[in-house]
Amino acid sequence: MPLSMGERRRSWSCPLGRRGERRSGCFPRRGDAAHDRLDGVMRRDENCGASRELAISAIIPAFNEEGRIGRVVSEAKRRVDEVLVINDHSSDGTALEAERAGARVLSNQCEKGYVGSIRTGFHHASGDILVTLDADGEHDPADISRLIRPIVSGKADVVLGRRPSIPRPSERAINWVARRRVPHIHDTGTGYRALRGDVMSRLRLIGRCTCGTFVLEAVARGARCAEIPVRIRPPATTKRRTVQWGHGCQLLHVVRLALFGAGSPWAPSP
Ligand SMILES: Nc1nc2c(ncn2[C@@H]2O[C@H](COP(=O)(O)OP(=O)(O)OP(=O)(O)O)[C@@H](O)[C@H]2O)c(=O)[nH]1
Ligand SMILES: [Mg+2]
Repeated sequence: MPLSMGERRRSWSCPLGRRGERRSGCFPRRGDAAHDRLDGVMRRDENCGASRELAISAIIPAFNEEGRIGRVVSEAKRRVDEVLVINDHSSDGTALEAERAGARVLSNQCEKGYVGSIRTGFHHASGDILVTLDADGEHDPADISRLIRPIVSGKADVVLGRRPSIPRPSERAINWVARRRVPHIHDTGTGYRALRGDVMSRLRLIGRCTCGTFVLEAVARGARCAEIPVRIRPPATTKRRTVQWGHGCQLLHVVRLALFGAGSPWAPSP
């Protein structure tokens, strides 16, 4: 009987007892999809020097993504241990489509917006590594194992998926300011990221959205941030690009975080 998420989680300190059980027959052969997942998630446990499997959770905030979310969920499911869709009062069939594709769907009782939904996802996810990606199909789940590799190899705590280009002028302005503080990160507004579960618990997710503030807060709280290039796919069905009016206010949050860091009394609050 494969170990449940909770059991894997509880084995964080010393999995030796369980590894034997797990090894028999549950490690896929090289070449099949699950192998890609496995390839990046074995890690030497400092406590007992044994390699053990890390659990990965995908968190997908969704608002009216019927016709797009099913494909994202089924592709993600092949690469992670748990897929959480945070549905925010979608008026279409987003929740049902995600459930049918195998996701655990959490429907917010009240509208929480993107940041609030990410927070809900962080709260309910049980993975050692958390991956956030969008529901509209722009982020390719095939990039997940590359995204988590720097974390598994202990080189980073947070990895951002760098898009080939930043679509909105407002996002580019925010990015320019944020990069004064984190010049090694080229795309501070991407929604495709991986982070260690224990880093997530230290983040308050300051700001109206996560553009700029996510990485600035993570760095301010001591996380080592890295980035890898990712592909951006056209959404499966056409989608109207919205003006992010909140970016004006977001810019203020980014300026204050860039100037004062997350700990100072001048720092913006969530
Ligand atoms: N739960 C929740 N998800 C949201 C909300 N607004 C957007 N999303 C989801 O957040 C992700 C990013 O939103 P998008 O509208 O794609 O934002 P974007 O990628 O910057 O914009 P586009 O370039 O137009 O795709 C998608 O998966 C949306 O479904 C919201 O209010 N609540
Ligand atoms: Mg999008």
